[in-house]
Amino acid sequence: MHERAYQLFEAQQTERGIDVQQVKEKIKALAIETPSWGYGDSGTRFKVFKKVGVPRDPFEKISDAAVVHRLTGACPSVAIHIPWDKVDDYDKLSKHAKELGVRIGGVNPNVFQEEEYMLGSITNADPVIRRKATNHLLECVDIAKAVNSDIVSLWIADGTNYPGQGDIRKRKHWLHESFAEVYQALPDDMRMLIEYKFFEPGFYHTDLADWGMAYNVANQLGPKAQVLVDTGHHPQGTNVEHIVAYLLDEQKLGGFHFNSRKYADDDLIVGTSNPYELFLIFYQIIDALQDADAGVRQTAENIAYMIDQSHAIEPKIPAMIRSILNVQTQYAKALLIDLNKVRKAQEAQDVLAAEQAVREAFEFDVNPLLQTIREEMGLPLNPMQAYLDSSYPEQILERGIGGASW
Ligand code: LRH
Ligand code: MN
Ligand code: MN
Repeated sequence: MHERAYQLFEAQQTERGIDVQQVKEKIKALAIETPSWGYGDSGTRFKVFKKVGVPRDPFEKISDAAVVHRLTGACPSVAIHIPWDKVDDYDKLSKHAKELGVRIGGVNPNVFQEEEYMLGSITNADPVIRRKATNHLLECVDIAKAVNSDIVSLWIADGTNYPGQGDIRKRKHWLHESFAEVYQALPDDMRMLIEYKFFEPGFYHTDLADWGMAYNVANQLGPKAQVLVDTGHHPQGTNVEHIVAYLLDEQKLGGFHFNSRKYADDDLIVGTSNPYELFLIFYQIIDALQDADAGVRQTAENIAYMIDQSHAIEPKIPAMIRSILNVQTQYAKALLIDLNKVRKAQEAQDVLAAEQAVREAFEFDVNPLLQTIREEMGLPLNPMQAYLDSSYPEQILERGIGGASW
């Protein structure tokens, strides 16, 4: 059935002037990193629901991530979060990953879970606490070196709850000072990605509240510092794809944390509430890949795509597979946009034709395409079903309840 559907799809797209072979190659090359913390128990501030079969340590988290990669062929690396994934021997963790066909990707320092950080980490008014927090960031650069990763991904939970609680300008200076120290410690081939979030856990002000602040500090630091866009970290109604286009043009877009959100930083399965947003984000990226400026093209080529989800109620591994498939689907659809047609409509200032040229790509069924690609890559046609039919869901039950959680 899917073969016939694919033949029809290919004929239809070829007629539209789309190079299907090139589309296939691009989809095969899309790598999406999954987060170690997305495999552990997680929840909301109201409750963490404990599940049977959840990984008990970083090694088991990587084993689960490797299963997702084996079935989807799309997630060759796993992000780690320190100290959630602290181990004595990072070489051993790396080797474990390698043996299972994956590698360790972004290293995420965690400066939000220790008592001292209640009133801030690198922006704390107490210099001793600031030192401790910066040392942890530097330790993460070392861990990244040890696991052969080229990304340190920084999200700082600092903020205040009440007007007057903190000196906003001083805190800005402390943040810049700390990041400058981290920047100095980066090897030539390592990037630091700066993630922003407009609220939570600080509810009055957040020290790195939006892309503009992240961009400003990244710009002051230099080319190895870039911005990370977590799709769940914006106020309602924000045009995320506009931010993406702007940062691409400034050559400052470093990576994504993909998740789906409805009201806040909900960390839900990617592409469930807002698949069109994901599609439009990819439209901006694919368009930038054809930019006249080589720097912009290079920025678009080097984006680190990562999932950042930690759902409360879903089984972890199938939820991650769902996210990966959803990202692939929207990427595939975006690759079907006839960019020449869009540009012609823009030149003619034909508003409706331009909107139609973008949207018509979203409306195609790309399942036959994705299934054909999987077949060519020796992957299961339906990775979700293949997981459910495998022995892995039963195998992990022996881990029992009470695995790793944040
Ligand atoms: C903060 C965040 C950040 C953290 C992760 C656990 O909301 O998105 O990326 O490191 O969640
Ligand atoms: Mn994030
Ligand atoms: Mn988040």
